[in-house]
Amino acid sequence: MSRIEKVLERISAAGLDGLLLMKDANIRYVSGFTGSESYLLLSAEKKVFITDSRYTEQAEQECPDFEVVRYQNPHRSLEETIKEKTLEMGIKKLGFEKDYVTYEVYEKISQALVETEPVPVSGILEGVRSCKEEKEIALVQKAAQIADQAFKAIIGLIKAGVTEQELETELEYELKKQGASGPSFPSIVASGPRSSLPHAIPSQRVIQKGDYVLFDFGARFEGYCSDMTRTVVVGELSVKQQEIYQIVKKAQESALKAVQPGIKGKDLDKVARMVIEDAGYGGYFGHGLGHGVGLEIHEEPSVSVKSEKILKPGNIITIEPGIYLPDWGGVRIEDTVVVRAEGCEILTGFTKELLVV
Ligand SMILES: [Mn+2]
Repeated sequence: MSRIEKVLERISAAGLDGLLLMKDANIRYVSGFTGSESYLLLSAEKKVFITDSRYTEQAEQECPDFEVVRYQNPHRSLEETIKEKTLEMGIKKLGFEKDYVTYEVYEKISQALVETEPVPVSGILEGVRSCKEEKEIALVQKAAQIADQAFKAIIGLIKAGVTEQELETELEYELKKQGASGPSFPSIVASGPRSSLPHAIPSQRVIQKGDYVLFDFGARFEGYCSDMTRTVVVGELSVKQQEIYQIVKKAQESALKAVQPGIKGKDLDKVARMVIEDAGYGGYFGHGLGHGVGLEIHEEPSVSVKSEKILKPGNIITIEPGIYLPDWGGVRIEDTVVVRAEGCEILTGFTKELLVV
């Protein structure tokens, strides 16, 4: 079944006869369009791409299966164009992405529609996107390889005297040099006591001997993201650093072994969480175990304490437990993996042995 057929099946299962998409990743998935700020109108009969002058030519080139319609404020506004097209397509119940559309846009569109009822929906595209095709897996694999190469290239630069920001700059330069269109999200480089901040923004802090340095980053390749975290120690390793690292590593490896179709996100989360709890650090692993990765860095399925999502072959997820001790430091180890019929395939290649650099 093609992507569009899967989406149309879900549209009709939701009792709708049309769907309006606004989220870039969803639009790219269905149409191949690599730009932004555009709109897709889908029904069983017709596929319409709505955009403005900035993207009209690009849309015509990238989306040959769509009727490309250009709107231009104020003469032919976006909402007028949507109204005109929904009437032409005979759409009575039009789904829109309730967790993405702003209230302002919703108001404009719902006021413009005449014979069409806007219906808030969630997860139609995200559900289809969560099971990857082999060609998508290959793109995430490539992104993961680029990230591995970039990290290898900067390992020698991690030493006392350099700042987090300098390492961030070198890392992102290497990502692009190795073929990424860019980082898949703003890279995290957190050293010393700052490594206990799970989402630290790289700072001017100068790295010192005996620091943990945590790197959380990924590459974007042809739209697809990778995500990995490695924590290294600079110069001299303490007993406690070794202990914390090995607990996180054990938690991460236990969870990797437990990945298989049929397991719920929350049960997989629990596998890693139990290792950390049993070691006495249960209070220091505050975030979920992982998340889906694809055209977006965070997507379905989520792998967290609450997640009822059942893993399926073709899901790409991260496995990233951590322990964060305030004012002391933290460790996270993260791989991007594919759920396969028989378990999991790890896309991240870089070693997880504790490196003292
Ligand atoms: Mn992640």
